[in-house]
Amino acid sequence: MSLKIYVNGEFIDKDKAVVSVSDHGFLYGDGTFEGIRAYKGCIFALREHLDRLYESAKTLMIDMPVTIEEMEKIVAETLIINNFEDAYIRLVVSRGAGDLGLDPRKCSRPTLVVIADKIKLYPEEFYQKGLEVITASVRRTPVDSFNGKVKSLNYLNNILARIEANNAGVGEAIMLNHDGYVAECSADNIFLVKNGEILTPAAHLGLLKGITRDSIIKVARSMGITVTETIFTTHDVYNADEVFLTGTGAEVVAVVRADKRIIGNGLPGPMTFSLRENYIKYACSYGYKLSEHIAKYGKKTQSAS
Ligand code: PXG
Repeated sequence: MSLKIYVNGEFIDKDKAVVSVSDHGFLYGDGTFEGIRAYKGCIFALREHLDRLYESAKTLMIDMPVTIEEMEKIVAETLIINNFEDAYIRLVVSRGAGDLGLDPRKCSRPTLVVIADKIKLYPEEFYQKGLEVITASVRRTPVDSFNGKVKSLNYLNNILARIEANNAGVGEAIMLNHDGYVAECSADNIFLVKNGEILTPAAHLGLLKGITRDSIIKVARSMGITVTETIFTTHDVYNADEVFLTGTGAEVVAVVRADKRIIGNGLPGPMTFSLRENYIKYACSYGYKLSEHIAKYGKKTQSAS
C-alpha cells in the first residue's frame, strides 16, 4: 500500500503528493518544520514539538491554518491511516505559493504537509562505539540575525557544517556561536559530563532548544544528577569525562573523539549509557497515545481539517 501524505487537508498517495514550484518554502526556505518520533503507538512529546512549531510560525508571521488541537489529530491520523506505531514524522509548514518576489503578502495561504515514514534506525555500532566529531568553521547564526530557536526551513548553515563533517569522515560537527562558545551540532544538541555533573550550552547562545535536550535534562534531574545550562568552549569538550549528543533521530549518542582528541577513555561512558536507557523508557511513555485517540475519535480517518 502506498504511503499516505497529508497535504492541506487531504491524505494523498505519496507519488501524487506535491507542492507548487511557486511555494515560498521552495523558493526561499520560507517556512518551519518539526521532526517527531512515535514509539509503540505513543507520539513522543507531541505537544512540546507543536508548541515549538507554533512559536516558530508566530515569529515568522505565518498564520497556522489549523489549531494546535487539530494539528495533534492530523499527526495522529497520519500515523493511523498508514498503520504506523513506530515512525518518524515530518511536519512542514511553508509560507505557501506566491509570486517570484519574496514579499510574503503575495502568498495566499500556508502549505501544511505531514509525512510519516518508517523510522530508519542508526546501526547498533553507532551506540556501542560512539561518534567522532569535528568543530565546524561555520558558526551558528547570531541571535540578532536569526534566532536558532526557530526551526526554519532554511538549514544552510547547519548543512555547511554537516558537509565539513562529511569531508572529515566523521559523524557530526560541533557548531560554535559567534563568540566562540560551543552552541550545538548540525542536527543535535551537545552535553558534557564532568565530575558526575552534566553541562549543556544555555539556550540563549543561539541553539535550537531540542525537545530531546529538554527531556534529557528532566530525565537526568529525576535521576538526581545536577544539570547546568551554561557556557563552555571546545577545551571543555576535549577534557570532559563523557560527551554525548541528543536529537530526535539519534536519541542519545556518545561522542568519543572531538577534533582528534580522545574523550575520556575513548568509549561511550556509563552516564551516557544510563541516560540513554532512561530516555528510551521515558520516550515510549510520554506523549500522545494513538490508542486514546482511537478510543475518542474512532479509527476512521477523515480529511482532518
Ligand atoms: N539542533 C539542531 C540544529 C537541530 O536541527 C536538534 C538540535 C535536536 O532537536 P530535537 O528537538 O530533535 O531534540 C536539531 C534537530 C532528525 C532531524 O532526523 C533532526 C533535526 C533536523 C532534521 C532531522 O533527527 N533537527
